[in-house]
Parts: sequence; C-alpha cells; structure tokens
Amino acid sequence: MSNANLYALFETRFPKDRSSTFLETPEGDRWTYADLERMTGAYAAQLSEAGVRPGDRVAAQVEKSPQALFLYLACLRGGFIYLPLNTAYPERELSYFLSDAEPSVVVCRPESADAVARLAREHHVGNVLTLDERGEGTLKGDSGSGGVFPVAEVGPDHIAAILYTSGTTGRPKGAMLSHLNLSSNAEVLHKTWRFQPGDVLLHALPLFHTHGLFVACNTTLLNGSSMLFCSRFDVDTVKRLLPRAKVFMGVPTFYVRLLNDPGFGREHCKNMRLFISGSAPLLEQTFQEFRERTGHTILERYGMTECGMSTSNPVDGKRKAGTVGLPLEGVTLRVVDDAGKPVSSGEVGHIQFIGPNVFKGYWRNPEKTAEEFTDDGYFRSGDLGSLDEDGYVSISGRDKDLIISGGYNVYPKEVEMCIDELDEVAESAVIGLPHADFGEQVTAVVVPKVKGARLDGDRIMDALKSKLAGYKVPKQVFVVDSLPRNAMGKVQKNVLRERFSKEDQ
Ligand code: MLC
Ligand code: AMP
Repeated sequence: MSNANLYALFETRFPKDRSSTFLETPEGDRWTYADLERMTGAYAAQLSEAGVRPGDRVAAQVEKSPQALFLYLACLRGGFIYLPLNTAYPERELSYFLSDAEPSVVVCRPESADAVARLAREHHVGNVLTLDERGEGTLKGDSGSGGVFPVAEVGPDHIAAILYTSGTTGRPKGAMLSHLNLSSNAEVLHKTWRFQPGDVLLHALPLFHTHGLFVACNTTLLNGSSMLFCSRFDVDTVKRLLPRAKVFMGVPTFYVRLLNDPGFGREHCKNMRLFISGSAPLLEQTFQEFRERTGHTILERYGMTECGMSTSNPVDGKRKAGTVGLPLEGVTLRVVDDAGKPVSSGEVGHIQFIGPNVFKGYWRNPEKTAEEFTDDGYFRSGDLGSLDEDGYVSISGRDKDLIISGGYNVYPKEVEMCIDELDEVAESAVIGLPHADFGEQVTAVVVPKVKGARLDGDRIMDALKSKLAGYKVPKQVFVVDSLPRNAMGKVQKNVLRERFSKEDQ
C-alpha cells in the first residue's frame, strides 16, 4: 500500500528544480523548495528528539511566519498531529486546549514561554519550544539531519491535524482531520480552481485555521508553485503585491477593505487570474462592486473546519452572486427539512453532506461526534440553505447559534458563560448585529443582578479581554431589565437582534 502521508503527496509535486521559490515575504526574504525540505526535516528531527512520536500532538501558538508553515509541514512529515492555535487565545483558553489535547510538545512565542511552561507542567505536556515571528527560538531549523528525516508511513485515516472549533455548548471541540481528508480536499480544489504552473498565490490569511492553512497552502504545495507570504492582511501591502500574484484568497472583510480604498482598482489586478472568497457570506453588493471596480468576478466557496471545502462556484462556468456554487467532486450534498426529508429546489432546509472531506470526529468526544451525523452517515453542517434549479447552493442562515465576525467564528454560548461569571451580572445573551467591516459584530445584552443597576459596558468588555480572544469580546454592551423568552423559556435572540440593530452602533 502506498504511503497516504500528505507530505509524501506534496513531494511528488515539488518542482524538479528545488531552488525554485516556495515563499517570498513582503520584506523580500525568499525560501526555496530546498529550504522547505531542509527546514521540515530539521524540525521533524528536533520534535522526534523531544520525544514526539507519530500520533502525538504538537500544539503551536506562534505568529504567522514561513517557519510556522514549515512547522506544520514538519508535523505532516513526521506523522505528528498538528494543533494550530490562534495567537489571540489568552492563557485561559490555551489552558483548556492543552488539558484536552494533551500535546507532547507546545511551540509558543518566546514572550509567553514562562506562562506556557507553567501550564505545561499543570497539564503534563512534555516540552515547550519557542518560535518568534522571525523564525527564531529554541525550535531550530539548522539541525544537521535536515532533508534526510524520513517521511512517516501513515494510512489514509491517520490524523494529520486537530483544529479546535467552539461549539454551541460553549466548550470547544477538536475536529480531527485525517491525511486523506486534507489530501482529497486539496486535490479537488486544485482541479476545480484550475491551478496552473506559475500560479503565485498572495497569502494574507492567518495560518491557524482551515482557510489560510489548508485551503491556501495545500493547493499551492500540490501545484509546486509559490506564495507571496504576508504576516497579516493589510490593504497597502496587498495592493503593492497583487500585481505580482495570480491567485488571492480572502474572507469578505478583505474585499470590503480593499474596496474602501479609493486608490484600489484595475491596475492592481491586471495580472490576476482568480479571486476567491469564503469563511463568511460575501454580500452581493461587495461581489458587484468588486466586479465593477476591477473587472474580476470573485469566486465564492463554502467550507468549515470539520470538512474543509464542500462547494465552490466554477472557474469556467457561471459564478452566481449570493451562492456558494456547486458541491465539489466527490461531495454529496443534500438539503433536508426537520424530519430529514429532502426539500425541493428553492426551499430552505438543513445542509448535510458526505464525502472524503468529512472529518474523523471530535477528539475524545464520541458522543458529540455521533450527534453531528445522521443515521445514514451525512454530516449535519448546522447551516441552512437551498439549492437552485442548477444545483447551486445558497446559504441563508444557520441553525447553530453562531456569529461570524471578519471570518472568525464566535459561539455566543462561550461569551455568555464568561459574562455570566461577572459578579454584577445575572444573565446575558450574545447576538450578532450587522457590521460594515466585519459582516457581523459581537454584541452583548446584559441583565444586572440588582434590578435597575447601571452597568458599565466598557468595564464588562475589559473584564472579558483576559478571558477571551479579542475578536470574541463584544464590541458593544446593552443593559436590559430582562431577556425576552418564548413559552419554552428560550431567549428570543431574534427579538434582541431586531431591537438592537436599530440602536446606534
Ligand atoms: C481582529 N479583531 C477583530 C477581528 N480581528 N474583531 C472582530 N472580528 C475580527 N475578525 C480585533 C482585535 O481583537 C483587536 O481588538 C482589533 O480588532 C485589532 O486587531 P488586528 O489584529 O489589528 O485586526 P485586523 O488586522 O484588522 O484583523 C481583521 C482581519 C482578521 C479581518 C484582517 O480578523 C482576519 O485576518 N480574519 C480572517 C479570519 C480567517 O482566516 N477565517 C477563516 C476561518 S476558517 P482590540 O480591542 O484589542 O483593539 C473557516 C472555514 C472556511 O471559516 O470556510 O474558510
Ligand atoms: P468554521 O467553523 O470557522 O470553519 O466556520 C464554518 C462556517 O462558516 C460554516 O458552517 C458557515 O456557517 C460559514 N461559512 C463558510 N463559508 C461561507 C460562505 N461562503 N458563505 C456563508 N457562510 C460561510
């Protein structure tokens, strides 16, 4: 049986001339495919010396850098399970991930080494290594064993990565993605998006989530081509580098921000082949404005942490605004009613799908995994949508209580639990309100413990900053005497959304 390791698949596509560029940073640093092989070999060797074995977890909470990407690839190469963590997660969130995932090694920013070492002792993590944004730290890419570290032999179901996603219960769950999940999705996207030799990708997404890590990097690696690799999204840098790129991937906020710059236009996009959007709904207005301003039609696709990508608009066929396109080859998608019966075209129902992209379950949580699948094996996406007469999918809402802010998911339950811990608060409801830049804005509606008490919204937001990643902290707090409830006692968030979307933001 051939090796199902995704890294082994990448190797078959690396350019013959290993001195070809793999990454270039806006500062002009260049990394070749030979560097990739050397660095991933050295990192894998060092992790192995630190006691990491195939199947062990390597958690990484590091800034985006070429070296951070090499660390992911080193884990694939060694058969280690890569566990990327958003740098925005404060200590409290990190502590939960370490206790749940029990990694053998944590790689963190040098400035958080002491705090992480303390947590590591608490949660019996073997080793703490450091890596900064310039790629320096105790994780070393200059070990002699470099390119010779063998690529681990793994089966298709071997877990390649665990990505944590918060849930409606407020407790994040680790989605286990196998080598086959990642390779099948990368292959189908590479084909669907017609990647070609020389397709330079401008990479401005964070590296700890599906979009920036798997969708962008894995397709480029399968293409054996290069990336212009920015540490973060910034309009001026993107404008400067776009003329040298062919492909760009972004969340809708990226496109909104580009359009907000009156200096952005056709000349920046003249060499571009493809603009792709996903992770959150792209407004039709953004789609149209972008077409008018640049002459390019954004291709929208749909995915999620648990399954990578499931649908995409076509490169050659019609890209329909307000839709996320057609199910990808190998993915079977259906829209069903509450009883699980398929609805007719145009009707809204629950989106479910099955395919090689669908994850292997939640880490050490078989009950939650079972809940997310139907008896006939379809994954319940938690999204609501419909199919049109051509089979294009539109997402019209969610049956999970979820806010998507600037492409980041925020589960209200998690925020509510933190607010409710505050002394002066009796209860709270967290809702998403429309926001021009982020799409949705996290907003808290709070009931004080003492009726009529005046609560200070700024203080509540400050108190949450040490508990939650910044993008989860409400941007606005409203105080009410009581929350509206239905006959079952459930908070009517639609009533709150209706009421507070009219208030000044
Ligand atoms: C940052 N902040 C946000 C935020 N990002 N607040 C709400 N929503 C966001 N998305 C807050 C910070 O906490 C900080 O608050 C302040 O804004 C400035 O931080 P920043 O880092 O300087 O912000 P900025 O660089 O402007 O970041 C905005 C952004 C970024 C849109 C560029 O959020 C981003 O890159 N988003 C992409 C997310 C992504 O990759 N999603 C894919 C998930 S995978 P304060 O109070 O400290 O000042 C997935 C599956 C799929 O969904 O289908 O792809
Ligand atoms: P995450 O769990 O962070 O991977 O986010 C996945 C969720 O993002 C999906 O379940 C959808 O709700 C949403 N999503 C992703 N892509 C799109 C899109 N193109 N349009 C609308 N929602 C999207």
